[in-house]
Amino acid sequence: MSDAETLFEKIIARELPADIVHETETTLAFRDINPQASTHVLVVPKTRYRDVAELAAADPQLLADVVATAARVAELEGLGDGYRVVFNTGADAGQTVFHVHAHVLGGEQLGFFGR
Ligand code: IU
Repeated sequence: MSDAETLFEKIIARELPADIVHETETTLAFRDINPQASTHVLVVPKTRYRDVAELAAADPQLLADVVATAARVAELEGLGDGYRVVFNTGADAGQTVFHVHAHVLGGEQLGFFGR
C-alpha cells in the first residue's frame, strides 16, 4: 500500500484515542466521532486495505471477519430491530478515510438514502 497512512492505523496502534466497543484478533470496532445515527460504529480490519473491493480481492476471510464483527457489534449495541452496514467506496460515495471500514448504523428507524 503506497498511500499515506490514515488516522485509523494510529487508532489501531493505540496512538490515538477512540471509544472502542469491540476487538478481535483481526478487527477493531470504535464509535464514529461524527455519528449519523443513534448508534454509529466503525469496523476496521487491523491490516490496511484501501477499500472494500481491494479487501475482497486480497483477503476474503478478512472481509468475512469485518462483517462478523459488524454483526457482533449490532448484538452488543442491542440493534435487534435492525441495522445497516455501509462501505463507502471511492469519491462519489464520499469515502474520506482510505483504510477500509464498515459503518454500522442503527438504534432508530433509518431513512432511505442515495443522494
Ligand atoms: P467515510 O466512509 O470514509 O466517509 O467515513 C469516514 C468516517 O470516519 C466518518 O464518518 C468520520 O466521522 C469517521 N472518523 C472517525 O470516527 N474518527 C476519525 O479520527 C476520523 C474519521 I479522521
